[in-house]
Amino acid sequence: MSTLKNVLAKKIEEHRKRTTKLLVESGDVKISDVTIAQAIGGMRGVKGLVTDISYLDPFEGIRFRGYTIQEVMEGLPKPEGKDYPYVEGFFYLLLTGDIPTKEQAEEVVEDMKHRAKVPEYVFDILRAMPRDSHPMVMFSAAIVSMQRESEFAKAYNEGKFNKYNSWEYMYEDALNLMARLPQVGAFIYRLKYKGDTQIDPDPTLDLGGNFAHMMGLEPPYDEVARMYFILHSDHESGNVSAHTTHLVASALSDAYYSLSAGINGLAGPLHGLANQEVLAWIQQFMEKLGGQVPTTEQLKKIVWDTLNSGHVIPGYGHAVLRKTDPRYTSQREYCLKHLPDYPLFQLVSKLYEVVPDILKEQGKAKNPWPNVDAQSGVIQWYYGLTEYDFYTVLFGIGRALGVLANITWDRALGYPIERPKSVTTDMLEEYAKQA
Ligand code: AMX
Repeated sequence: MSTLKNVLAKKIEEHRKRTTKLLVESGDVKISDVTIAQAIGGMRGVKGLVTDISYLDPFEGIRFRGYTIQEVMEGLPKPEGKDYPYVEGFFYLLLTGDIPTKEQAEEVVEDMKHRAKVPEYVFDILRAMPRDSHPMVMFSAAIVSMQRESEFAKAYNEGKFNKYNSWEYMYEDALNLMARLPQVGAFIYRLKYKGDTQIDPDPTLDLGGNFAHMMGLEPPYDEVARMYFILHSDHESGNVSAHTTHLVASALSDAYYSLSAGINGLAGPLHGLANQEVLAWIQQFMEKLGGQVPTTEQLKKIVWDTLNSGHVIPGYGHAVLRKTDPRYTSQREYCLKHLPDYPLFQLVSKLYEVVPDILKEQGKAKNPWPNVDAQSGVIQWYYGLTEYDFYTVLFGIGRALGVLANITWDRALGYPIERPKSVTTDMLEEYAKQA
């Protein structure tokens, strides 16, 4: 058994006792009430999910297994001569809660290399799809097409499966999938935008390095890939992609079905698609201005015009966060170090100066500050990845790390099928009368 699986098995055994104790001794303790506004309004603030992979404080932002972004970037082992950590070592952290040693991280790197072969039929399926299919459609279809590889589904069908060992099959699927997603993503990119000129994986490289290589992007894009996948990995379990993956997995659907469903949710303009929308919006108004970088006054007018025409400002606002997203800040720091004079970065920085005050003045958005998506496209564009409808696939590869860790733990702790109760509008009106 690998070190990761061994450590994880021990953690699971310890954790099961905590969950059982809570259920047996304190199962009736209330942690949340639900108002009519919350029932109608997307369950905002209703505490009804459990995850230990990450926690999102409204003011501090995300912590992965208790570690801030900065602590993760500084504390995790890195490939020789690189500034950003191994994605594989970060996956070890998400799964176990422990920062791995360099040897432990590199063991996962090797393990994932052995799992990385994408079945040929996936490429056939992708090539058979219309070339103008959205890359997220291709990505989701590729993932679900690999369902026949599922160890979890196989074990279930063969009756090998029980409440205690089912996590091991989910774990195998999670690692296999995670190892293959970079090549699936890069294949879609080169199929759609580079005339189907594919670049074979390089077995000497780690996940981030190999992704950059298969995309055909030179270093330091490998660093961008590592940073990007880690930053986008997890944001608690109530966001659409994480919650969908968890919900589908709760029916004992395997990781392929579950992740594909989560990816479909990520493809929504209010969720992961926002990073493509930021760039599309910027390009649109730059075109109108004949390529001129707008002045602050012009920018204010553009933001107001966007709002007055009934659109949201992409990359701003958040359902939980109430300050600038530290994932935005982390990417901004990268830009300040590597591309401070890049006009697109300066424009995005100018938006940061203008948008929050306007959103505050408009008074609708509960959070006027930028989220992760406001900054992501700039870095991609700078390194030559200008096909912005591909950006959500990058988000999806990163997001897979978090949701696959989550569903492995879901099985380890035996979480049941998810099934909240509905009420009718008549019933709400009755509750309102009685209040
Ligand atoms: N621009 C304009 N209006 C906004 C806004 C924005 N960026 N963010 C929120 N609002 C509006 C909402 O549309 C809503 O208006 P309504 O009452 O007329 O329906 C009102 O403010 C209250 O919304 P909220 O409670 O502040 O936000 P929410 O929890 O309902 O939605 C989110 C959160 C992210 C969907 C929303 O802020 C938004 O649409 N932002 C722009 C899209 C975006 O950047 N999405 C990426 C989020 C991060 C991610 O998942 N990748």
